[in-house]
Amino acid sequence: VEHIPERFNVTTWFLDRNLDIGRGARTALVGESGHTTYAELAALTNRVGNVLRECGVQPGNRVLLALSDGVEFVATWLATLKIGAVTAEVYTYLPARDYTYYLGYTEATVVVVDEVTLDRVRDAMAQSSVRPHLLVLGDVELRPGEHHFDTLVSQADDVLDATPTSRDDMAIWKFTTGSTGAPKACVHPMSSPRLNFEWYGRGVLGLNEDDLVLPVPKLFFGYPRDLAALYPFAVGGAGIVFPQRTTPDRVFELVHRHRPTILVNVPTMMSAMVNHPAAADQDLACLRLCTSAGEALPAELHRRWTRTFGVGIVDGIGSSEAYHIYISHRPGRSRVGSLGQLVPGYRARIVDGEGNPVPDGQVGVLELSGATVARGYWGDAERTARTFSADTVRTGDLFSRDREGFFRYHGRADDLLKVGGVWVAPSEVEHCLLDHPDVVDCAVVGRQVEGLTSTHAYVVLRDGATASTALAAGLQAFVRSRLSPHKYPRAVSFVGELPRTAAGKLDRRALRERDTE
Ligand code: 3SK
Repeated sequence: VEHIPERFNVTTWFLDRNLDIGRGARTALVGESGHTTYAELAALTNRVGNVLRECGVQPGNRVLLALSDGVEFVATWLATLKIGAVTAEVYTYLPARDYTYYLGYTEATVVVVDEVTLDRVRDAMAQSSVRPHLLVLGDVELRPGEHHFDTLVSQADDVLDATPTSRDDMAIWKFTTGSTGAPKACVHPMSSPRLNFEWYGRGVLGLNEDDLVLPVPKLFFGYPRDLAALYPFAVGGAGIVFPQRTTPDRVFELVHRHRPTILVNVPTMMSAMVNHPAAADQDLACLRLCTSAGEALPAELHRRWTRTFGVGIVDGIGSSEAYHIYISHRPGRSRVGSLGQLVPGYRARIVDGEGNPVPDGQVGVLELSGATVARGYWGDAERTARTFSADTVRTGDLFSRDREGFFRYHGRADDLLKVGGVWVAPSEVEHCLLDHPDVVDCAVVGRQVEGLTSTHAYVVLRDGATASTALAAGLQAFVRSRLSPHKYPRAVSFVGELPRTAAGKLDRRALRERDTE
């Protein structure tokens, strides 16, 4: 952190600095309506910042974005930081009761919505005691007290003095759900994106001015947002933004239209892309790399992706608590089945139940340290004390590390199941099932049968494979033949798809609830 000046603002450094060094005419964003230059994005950001100030937003206040991806999303996010306020963004397809929760939790001064989210946010506001200003994007009829985003922004000045923020000021809230309980915000200061950009964005990915980044998940998720709509700006690169849901067809179409150099991906979409009937016809040669994060990438999927598309994967793991990715492969040097090595800048310990380091090769819980580790969970001192101490986060993730410093992921410590007195890691069984030629997706969860824990595999079959009791028995036998026999799933159900969170991660809680219904 010492390398960052005490006076530091994310927006002036990542965005405005480009204008001082002659990059104003370069493209910052590629969107629905064409290219937006750095100068245009900076001017729009300034206008939005002035509107937010007029709405009474003060340093430290929260601005809640319930907004589809687009240039306005990026400008609002950067404007919030430029005036020293705090960004908080949420998925756009939540039910109204979830927005009620976020309104109360953030106590937002301003909420920015669009046609997609407006009705549900209105319903949420009717149930909430929080009374934010509502800025509405798009051509919709407003109710009293609501404001048209475009009207206010077009009338606002395009010059804005940044609030003189410090590198330690609270700036970014990243929501995390955890395995139980309501979502909580990991609180990050101004310095976190700058440091992670240096360590991971520049250090590992080698982001440069020729990069054009296409995000698969939507920008409310910090992993794609920083990689497509923040880190490239530090080097004069650009990102692609689009409001629609991401499908394999859309990814292929955007790659062909814009020829990006980096695809920011998640394993579910990688699986959908390799299983697409036209996968073999796609020319993805413009991509210099494809990142994978969000959840573990099965080894077989990694191999199939590389065989099908010939694009190298840079697999990694990050978290909202750590700010972004902290263990990763290096481009061109991936080792299938491992998650790569520590991103320089971070420190890691793998510990046993007593907190003592385990020897290389043994599984323990990862404790990660570094200057981007969050200050804690907003409003949850108890969970903060359990999870953080100084610059260290107890991740709750099981890892082993080999002598060369390559980490292997073994699932969440709280997902471990004791079946018949022996520990079973669901992720190990899932990765084994995914090696079966008929399985394209699967999840293993614990279920209580007559008071005892048993394992239940939910399996999605490839097109053309038929669900049957014989295939279920075949899958159980397949696991028994490859892993210790006690690890085989005691029940197998075939499903059309698995429940996933908005960030594309497997929703184990939903599956567990399904099992107890
Ligand atoms: O996987 C995650 O949860 C994550 C969160 C923030 C930034 C990056 C990642 C991968």
